[in-house]
Amino acid sequence: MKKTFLVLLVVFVAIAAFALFANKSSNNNQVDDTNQIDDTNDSVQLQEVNEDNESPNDAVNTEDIESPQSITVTYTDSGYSSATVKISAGDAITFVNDSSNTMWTASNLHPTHTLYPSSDISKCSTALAGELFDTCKGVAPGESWSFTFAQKGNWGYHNHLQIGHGGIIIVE
Ligand SMILES: [Cu+2]
Repeated sequence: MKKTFLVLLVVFVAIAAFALFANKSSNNNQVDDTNQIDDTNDSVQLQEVNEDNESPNDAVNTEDIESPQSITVTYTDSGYSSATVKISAGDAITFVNDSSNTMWTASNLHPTHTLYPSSDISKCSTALAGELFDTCKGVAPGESWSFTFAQKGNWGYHNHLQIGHGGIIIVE
């Protein structure tokens, strides 16, 4: 009887010892889990910081990327339409000659065409001709001419061959 009790006691102690050990290693696992959670939080915070850093750049890029527009102004026998156009710096205007006459679109003021920066009818015969707000020649009916406005301002223009026809390109 005493022997049976001893065996039971040994078994009980063994179970208790095993349970204690199992609990201890379980605690170790929990500690490990906590570390893993901390690691996860760190990486999430890093990602958030990176996103925060990118956000202002995205906003700046959006303004920079705002793609240049190409706006058409149609010239008919009654003049330019729309005669006054508001655009952003870097946008291009294509002047389409839908009239029955030759169109020579150029910066004001007639006859020197010097209102738009660097423009000057006297430069039409030079290598700078392509950079002037000045077709520097007659554009036949059915043809067109494009100019990109880099300079901000209100740029009056006219048809050099029909000075009563003109308008304003507002570059903002
Ligand atoms: Cu003129």
